[in-house]
Amino acid sequence: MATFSASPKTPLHKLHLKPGPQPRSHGGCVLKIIRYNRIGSTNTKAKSLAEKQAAEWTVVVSEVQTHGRGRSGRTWKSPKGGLWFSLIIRPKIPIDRIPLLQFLFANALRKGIEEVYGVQSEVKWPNDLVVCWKKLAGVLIETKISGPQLVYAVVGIGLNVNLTAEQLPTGATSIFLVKEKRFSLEKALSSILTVSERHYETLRDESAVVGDWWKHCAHRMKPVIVETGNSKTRGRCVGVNPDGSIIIQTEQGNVTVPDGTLRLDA
Ligand code: BT5
Repeated sequence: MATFSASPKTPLHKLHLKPGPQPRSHGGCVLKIIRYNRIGSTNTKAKSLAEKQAAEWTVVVSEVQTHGRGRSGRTWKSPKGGLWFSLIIRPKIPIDRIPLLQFLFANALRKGIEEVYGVQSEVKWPNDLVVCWKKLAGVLIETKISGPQLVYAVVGIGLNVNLTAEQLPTGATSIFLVKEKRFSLEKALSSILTVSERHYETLRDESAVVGDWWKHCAHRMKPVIVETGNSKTRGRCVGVNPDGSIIIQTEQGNVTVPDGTLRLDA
C-alpha cells in the first residue's frame, strides 16, 4: 500500500491533511500528496511544481476543480464527489515513447477501479475508461521536453466516483451510477497510486503495456470512425502502436492515425 506525506513547502492553509503512516520510498522518491479543497486545475498546479523541481511522485489532488482540463482545450467537469488528481513523474524514456504513458496509466486506472470498486471498465482510444461506452474516467498527460529528453510528465486523472447523472455531461457515467452506492475517494486514490507504481515498473516492456491495453480495449476489432480535425477515417480498429497511434483497416488498406476522437461505426 502506498503511504503519504505532505510537501513541507505547501502553504499550510491550502493543506487538508489526514494523519498517516510514514512516507515510503518509490525508487528513491517519496510519495507526497498535496491536497486542495478547490483549485483551477490539478494539472496546471502540478506543472508549476514540476517547473520548481518537485520530485517524482508528487501528487496534487483537489476536491473541486474550477477549470478542469481535457485534451485540446476541452473542459473537464470536476464538481465535488469525483477524484481529480495529477502525478509528477520523470521517466527516462525516448520522447517517441511518451504516448506509452497514456496506455500505462489507463491500464493502472482500469485495474485500480476493478480492485477498489469491483467495476469492470474498458479502455477507449486514446485516453478514456468506459463502462458500456459511457465515459467513467479520462487521462490527460502533459510533458516538458528539452531536446531529446523528457524533463517531466504530469499525469492527470479524472475519475467520476460519487457523481450523479445531473452532475455529469451526456455520455458519462460514474462508479455511483454503476454500483448504486457511494465510495471513499481516499481509498481510491491510495489504490490507484499503488497500482500505478506497480505498472510504472513495467514501462520498459512496451509490448506488455500495449498488449494489456489492447486486451481490454472497448473497440478491439470493431468498426470505428476516427475524426482528426476535418478528416475522417472509417474502418475496423485492428491495433495500436507504442507511439500512441491507432491502426484502422480501411478498404484502401491499413491506415495509422496519430490522434483524434474515436466512435463506434454503428
Ligand atoms: C480527457 O480529455 O478525458 C482528460 C480528462 C483529464 C481530467 C483530469 S482531472 C485531474 C487533471 N486536472 C485537469 O485539469 N485535468 C486532469 P478529453 O478526451 O479531451 O475529454 C474531454 C471531454 O470529456 C469533454 O469535452 C466532455 O465531452 C467530456 N467530459 C467532461 N467532463 C467529464 C466528466 N467529468 N466525465 C466524463 N466526461 C467528461
